[in-house]
Amino acid sequence: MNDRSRLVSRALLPFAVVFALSTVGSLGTAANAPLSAPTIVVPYGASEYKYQVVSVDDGIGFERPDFDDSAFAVGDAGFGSREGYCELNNTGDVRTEWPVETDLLVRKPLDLPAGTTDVVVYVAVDNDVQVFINGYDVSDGLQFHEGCPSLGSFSFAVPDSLLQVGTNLLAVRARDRGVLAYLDLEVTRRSRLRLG
Ligand SMILES: [Ca+2]
Repeated sequence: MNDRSRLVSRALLPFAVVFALSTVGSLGTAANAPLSAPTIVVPYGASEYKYQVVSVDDGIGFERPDFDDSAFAVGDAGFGSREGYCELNNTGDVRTEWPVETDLLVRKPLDLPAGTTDVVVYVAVDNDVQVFINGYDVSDGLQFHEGCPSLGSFSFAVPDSLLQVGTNLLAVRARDRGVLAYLDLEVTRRSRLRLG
């Protein structure tokens, strides 16, 4: 490749990427801007959640951004039973004990840059889960789950209208109904690509 063709390729590359993304990934956004591939905001096994173990249905209001969580402990995901017949219930994946037959409340700030869109919360849980962003329920109530947890068995799309630039709040209620317990979370985002 000579210098001139290299220069042309480099100049055309952004347009090729934009064309490919807008062809494959059109989501009908208002700006109709092309989107990046998803990037991970919070990985599975993330550290430093604020959390509290409560009785079933206790902790009303914990999902609100202005809730005072100074009484919550700090713990690392996953949460649950360290032993059991399920693949994720082991001493490596479970870094914080969560007793069975209780509710687990977790809170974690998400820092989102300008242009963020299409945030998705992925969940591995035993048993049930309800997910909030900035105080709003994005899971349509408590979602029920039976059997062993698996990564991504639930995914909840977050409406862009709930997001703000800077600090956002992920809040999750997980409920165990016996035998083994587990919770871990992953959050991804896309961004609108700017031309020029
Ligand atoms: Ca269970």
